[in-house]
Amino acid sequence: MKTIYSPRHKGHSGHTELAEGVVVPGFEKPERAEIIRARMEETGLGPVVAPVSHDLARAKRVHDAGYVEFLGRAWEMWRAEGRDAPVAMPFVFPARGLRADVPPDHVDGLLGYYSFDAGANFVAGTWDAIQSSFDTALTAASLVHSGERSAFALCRPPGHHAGSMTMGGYCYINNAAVAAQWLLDEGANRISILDIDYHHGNGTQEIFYRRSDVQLINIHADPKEEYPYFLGHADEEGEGDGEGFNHNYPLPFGTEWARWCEVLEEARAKIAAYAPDVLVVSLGVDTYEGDPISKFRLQSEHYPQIGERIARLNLPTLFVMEGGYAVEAIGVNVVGVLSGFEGG
Ligand code: 6XA
Ligand code: ZN
Repeated sequence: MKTIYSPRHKGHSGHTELAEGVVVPGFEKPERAEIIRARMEETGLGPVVAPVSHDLARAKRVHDAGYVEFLGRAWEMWRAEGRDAPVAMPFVFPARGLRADVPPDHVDGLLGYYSFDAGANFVAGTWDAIQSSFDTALTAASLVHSGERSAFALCRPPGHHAGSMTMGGYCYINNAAVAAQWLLDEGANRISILDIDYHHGNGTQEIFYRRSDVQLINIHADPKEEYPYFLGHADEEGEGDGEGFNHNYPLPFGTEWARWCEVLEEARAKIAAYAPDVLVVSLGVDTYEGDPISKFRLQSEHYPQIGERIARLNLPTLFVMEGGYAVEAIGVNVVGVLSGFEGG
């Protein structure tokens, strides 16, 4: 299996985030991707190759054009205010009772207008990293499209929280959604997205909620007690044409392998019944027991079993990297899934 990777992700570094009332260094940091790449090379599972550049028009197939353009301008606008602060972050949002139909002109207003939380921040290299992550996803998608059984898009920053016009949760462009749409535009009829990150992929759900050509299955911590809190409940089944094509499996804190795996089996049955042309896996390993921001209890030995079970679906499969913050184990866990898939 080829891994698509670009060193350009490294420019997105040095940013901070708000956690438990304190500004702390971002958990979503460059080491994550570097450790995964090193592990991939070490295990010899397949070559690591550079992405090919793609037209941002492909991102605008699932995102608002003004939103994508703002992502490209945010840092310059921040600097144009004469600020020295090394991190641009939003602090005001068009929540209930406020107008979300008039984009402000000022960068502080725009950052909030295009965000659902304060978790997607900009430093000097962020936009370049976002573009390289987008290119990575589409390069991997084209490998699967041209007949490879699988590919791994080592995306950073991740994407599954990014909605059609909102960033948040470390995500800007929704790499998995962009890849799914690209595959449809290139001739696929149906795509399944299986999101196994610990957090609900609210952005992906919002993007495809009214569509039947993308089936979305999310296995995640219950939003009643975990981020992103405002989407991911079991009764969200899709709307209009999308009715019945969205499946959420919220699970409690402390969920262990036995229960998680039962749910994976339900998800596999749903995917098999839908019979997609391609399976896109939003691959997060923050389900790991040692993850610093998550509360499930999967162990390293379980990740190869996940890959093996996914492989049994016998579908062309595109893995897209999402979350996972236990850097000491992230390489073993991610490559565990991929090698389980290869062996399965
Ligand atoms: C905010 C938590 C952001 C979660 C990011 C993530 N404190 N998403 O891993 O999958
Ligand atoms: Zn996550």
